[in-house]
Amino acid sequence: MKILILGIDGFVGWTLALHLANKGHKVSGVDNFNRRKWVKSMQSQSVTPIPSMEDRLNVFFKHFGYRLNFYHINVINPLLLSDIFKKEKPDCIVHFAEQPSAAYSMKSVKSCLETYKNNILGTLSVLWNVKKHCPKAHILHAGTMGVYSYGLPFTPEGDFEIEIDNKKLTIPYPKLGGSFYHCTKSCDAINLEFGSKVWNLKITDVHQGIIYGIRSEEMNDDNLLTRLDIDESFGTVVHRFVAQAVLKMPLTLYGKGYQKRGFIPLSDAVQCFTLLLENPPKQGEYRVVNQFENVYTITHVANKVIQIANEFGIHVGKSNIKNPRVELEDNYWYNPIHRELKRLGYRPSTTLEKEIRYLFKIMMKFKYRIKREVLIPRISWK
Ligand code: USQ
Repeated sequence: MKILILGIDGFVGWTLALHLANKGHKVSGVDNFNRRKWVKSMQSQSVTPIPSMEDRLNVFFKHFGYRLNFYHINVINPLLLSDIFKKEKPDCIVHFAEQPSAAYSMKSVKSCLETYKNNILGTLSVLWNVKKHCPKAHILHAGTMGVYSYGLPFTPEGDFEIEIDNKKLTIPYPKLGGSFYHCTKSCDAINLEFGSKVWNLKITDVHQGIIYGIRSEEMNDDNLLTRLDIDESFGTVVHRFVAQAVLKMPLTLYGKGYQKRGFIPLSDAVQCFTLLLENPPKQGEYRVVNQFENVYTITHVANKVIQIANEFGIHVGKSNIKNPRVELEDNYWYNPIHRELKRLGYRPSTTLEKEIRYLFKIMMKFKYRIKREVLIPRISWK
């Protein structure tokens, strides 16, 4: 298949590009390097050194035998995107070109507006261009499990059924984002569902849990590594805890630490995205999948990191600090449904322990790139 990845320079975008190329798909990509810029604005950097795109493309050529077509544009510009769609004629468009951080969207009015502009306009620009140039192409969009909020006792996979006056109705689950970032993904979901209905497009909206780890079959050369962020905006909790342990700092649990979230290792997330691309929905269908492997509390994750740190001779503790976010700290009933990916053949390939162990190896190797200051939260959601 011809697969165009929007946001190919990102954590998942790059990993997926390598995996799809390895499976024989023809990959092309778009990016405007916003992620590099945003992380820099947090006074941070990826723990893994990231080559320039030019160097990435050369290494890609060496490994996969063809030159990946790369376009340096912002997807919110519909005219520039139009030229690329006309030229590439993709079978699938993977839309990852969004601002991915809840904390960054809560940082300031500027970062919040930037998140809205980037995410909502970007998705609309993709929708209009698919309608115009390649209405048979499958759009795979990265949404978030956060659109369901984490505070309701029942979390379905997309719509759910209710019965009124003996009539069964299927209605969309209420969208209750946990941050302005999550609200943009809720708007995306509404726009994507509407676009698929009115223009008969096939769309998969992946309600994504927290992706962790940096291991994949294809990243067998340091020059092929994807980025690994640890700052309070772009680093997610597992990566931050391992980085803190490597620097022998207490792990920063926000509040009580009983927040539950759905988690999935990077290699499994890539396996799932590939399954979804290879098994598209029907024309006119808006398909929602919940993409995570397991639900853990933040305390469970911290305890695992501490236990594995011991194996490396590192002794650290944890510290329940004042929660900089506004969130439920003990959603013990959180148990979302995730059937669709298993039905398509997803089989977990690794464990939390294995991935944390590998993260330690990578973070210890590049320890000199971890800045202590970025591991302490400064953004207050209030
Ligand atoms: N947390 C800590 N200590 C830290 C960092 C985070 O206790 O040092 C806690 C947070 O308070 C939160 C949980 O860990 O309760 C997860 O935070 P996170 O920063 O790892 O992830 P989150 O903000 O939820 O966002 C991430 C991705 C986002 C994706 C989302 C899926 O950045 O792109 O959509 O996970 S989900 O969490 O299911 O909404």
